[in-house]
Amino acid sequence: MSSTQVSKIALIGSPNSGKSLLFNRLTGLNQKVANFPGITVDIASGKSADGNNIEYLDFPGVYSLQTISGEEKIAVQAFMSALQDDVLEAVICVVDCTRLEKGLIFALQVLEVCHRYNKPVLIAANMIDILDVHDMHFNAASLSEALKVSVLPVSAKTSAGLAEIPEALAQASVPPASFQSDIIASDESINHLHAQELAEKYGPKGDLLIKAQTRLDSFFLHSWLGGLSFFIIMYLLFQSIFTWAAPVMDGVESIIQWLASVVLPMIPPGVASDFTSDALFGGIGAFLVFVPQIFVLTLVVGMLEDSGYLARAAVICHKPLRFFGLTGKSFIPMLSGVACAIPGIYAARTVESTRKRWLTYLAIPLMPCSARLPVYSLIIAAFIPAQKAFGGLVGWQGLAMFSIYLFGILCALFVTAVVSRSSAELRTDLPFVLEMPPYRLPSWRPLLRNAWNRSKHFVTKAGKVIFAVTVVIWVLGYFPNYGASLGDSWLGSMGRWIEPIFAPFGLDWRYGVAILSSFLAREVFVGTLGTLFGIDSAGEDFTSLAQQIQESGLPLGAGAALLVFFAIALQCVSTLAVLKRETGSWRLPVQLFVSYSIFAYVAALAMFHLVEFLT
Ligand SMILES: Nc1nc2c(ncn2[C@@H]2O[C@H](COP(=O)(O)OP(=O)(O)OP(=O)(O)O)[C@@H](O)[C@H]2O)c(=O)[nH]1
Ligand SMILES: [Mg+2]
Repeated sequence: MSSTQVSKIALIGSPNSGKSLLFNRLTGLNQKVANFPGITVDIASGKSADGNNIEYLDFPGVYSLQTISGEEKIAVQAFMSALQDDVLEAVICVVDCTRLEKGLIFALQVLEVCHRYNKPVLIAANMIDILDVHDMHFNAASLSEALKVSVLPVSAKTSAGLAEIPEALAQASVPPASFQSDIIASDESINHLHAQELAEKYGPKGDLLIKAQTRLDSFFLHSWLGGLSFFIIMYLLFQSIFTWAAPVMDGVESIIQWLASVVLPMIPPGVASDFTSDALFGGIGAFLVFVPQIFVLTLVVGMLEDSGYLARAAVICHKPLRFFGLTGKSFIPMLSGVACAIPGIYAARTVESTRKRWLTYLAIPLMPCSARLPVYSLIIAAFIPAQKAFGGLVGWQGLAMFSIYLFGILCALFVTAVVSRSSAELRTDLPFVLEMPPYRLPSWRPLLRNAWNRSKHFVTKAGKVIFAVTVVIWVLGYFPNYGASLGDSWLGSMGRWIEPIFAPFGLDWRYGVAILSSFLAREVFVGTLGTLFGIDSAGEDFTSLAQQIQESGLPLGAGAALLVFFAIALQCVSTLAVLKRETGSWRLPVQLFVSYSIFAYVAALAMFHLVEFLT
C-alpha cells in the first residue's frame, strides 16, 4: 500500500451497538447517534481524525447478514460488495459487551464471510464503561482466543481503548475457518447456540442491569400507566419549549433591539438605512428570535431518545397507530418529523412493509415540524397572553402550542386512517418487532452539540432562503415610492391581485404575500411579514412583530385560520424533493402537495368561520 493510498475500514455490527458514536470519535465527525435501533440508514464515511490514511465507513446496524428488510438489506448488500470488490482493508465488528450474546450471533457471521474474503477482523467490545460502573467484568482475552481474532474492549463514550484501535487494526488477522462447515455456519440456529455458549463462558456475569430495566419497563409499558406517562411526557415536552426557551428568546430579542438602536443611527437616512431597518432587523431578526426554541426542542427529544424511552413510546403507540393504518415502526419517522420532515422521511426506511412506509410518508409532512414553530410562536404570541393558570402549572401559550401540535398529528392520523381504509391491501401488516434498547442516563455533551448543530443548520440553511426572499420582498415593497406607502408599492399592486385568495379567512394582502413566499420554506413567512410590517411602520420605534400584529387588529379567527393553514399545507420544497428521491417518482409528492394545499385551505376557512361564530 503506498503512503497516499487510503485504507477503508468498515464499522459493522448490530443496531444500537455504538458504531456511529465510535465512528464520530475516530473521525471527529458528527453522525447522528441515538439510543434506538436503526438510527443510521445510510453509509457514512470519514477520514481518521489522527491524520493516518484511514477512512472509516459507518454502516447501518444489521441483525443478520441473511437479512431481507429495507435499510438492512441495503447495508448488507453494500458490505458484501465492498468485500467482493476488495475495497476494504479490514473490518471492525462492533459488539455491545453488555449484550454480548446478541452481538456475537452477528459477529460469528461476520467472521465467516471475512474468512471467505480474506479480510482481517477486529472485534470492538464496546460500552465497557457500563460494565465498569456495575463492577462487572468480561474476559476479552479468552474470548479472543476462542474466536481466534483480536477482541479489544473499548468505550466510545469515555474513549477508553480507542487509542489502541490503529495498532490493533494493524495486527488484526483474518479469521480462520470455523469448526463448522460452511453449510452449517450459515444456519442461524447453530450460530445462536455458539454465541450463547461463548457469552456464558466469557461474558459479564450478573443480571444487575436487567433487573432495573425490567422494573422500569413494567411501569412505562404498563397498559394504562404507560399511556398516561406517555401523554404527560409529551405534554412536558411542549411546555419546556416555551418555559425553557422563553428567557433566551427574550434575550435574543433584546440583543436585536439593542443592535438596531446602535447600528441604525450610524447609517444616514435613506434607502440603506430603511433596508437595514426593515429587511435586516425586521425580517431576519424576526426569524432569529425563534432559534432557541428549535434548540430546546432538539435537546429534549434527544434526551428522550438517549434515555431509551422513545422505543417504549413506539411500543405504546403501536396499537393506536395500527388503528390509523400505521405501525409502531412509524412512530420514530413521525417523531423525527417533529424536528424536520426530511430526517423523518429517511427514517421511514426502517418501516419494512412498503405499504406502511407509503402511509408513513403521507403522515410525515403533517407532523408539526420545527419550521412551523416560528410561525406558530408568532401567532400564539400575538393572540395568547403569556399567563399561567392553576398556580403556574399550565402556561396558556404552551397549552396553545400543544394543541396546534396535537392538531397536526391528528390530521396526519386522520389522513392515514382514511387512506388505509380505502384498500384492503393497505391494511395488511408485517409483525411488529422492535428490540428494546437499554435505559440509560442521557449523555449531555453530544446532545448539546446536536441541538447546537441543528440550530446552526437551521439558521444557515433557512437563513439563506429567508435573506433572498426578504431582499426581493423588500425591494418590491419599498419601490417605486421609497417606502412612503406600502399599499402603493409594486408589491402592493401584486398583493391586491392575490388578496381575494386569502380574504375569505380574514387576512389582508400582506399575509397573502407572506403565505405565498412561505411555499419555498415555511419559516420565510415570519421574515417576509417582518419586512412588510417594517416598511409599513417606517420611522416608528422597533417593536416586536407579534406586538405589531396585535396592534394591527387582526381578528382572532384569522389567526386561528393561519395556524390551521400552516399545520396542513405542504410548504416545503425540500420535503417534496426528498419524497421524490425516496419513492423514485414525482407522483406522490405532487399528489400530496396538491391535496394538502386544498385540505389546508378548506380547513382554514372552516376554522375562521367557527371562531367567528363562537366569538
Ligand atoms: N455508555 C455507553 N453508551 C454508548 C457507548 N457507545 C454508544 N453508546 C450509546 O449507545 C447508543 C447507540 O449508539 P449509536 O452510535 O447510535 O449506535 P449504532 O450502532 O450506530 O446504532 P444504529 O445506527 O441504529 O445501528 C447511543 O445512545 C450512544 O450514546 C459506550 O461506549 N458507552
Ligand atoms: Mg449508527
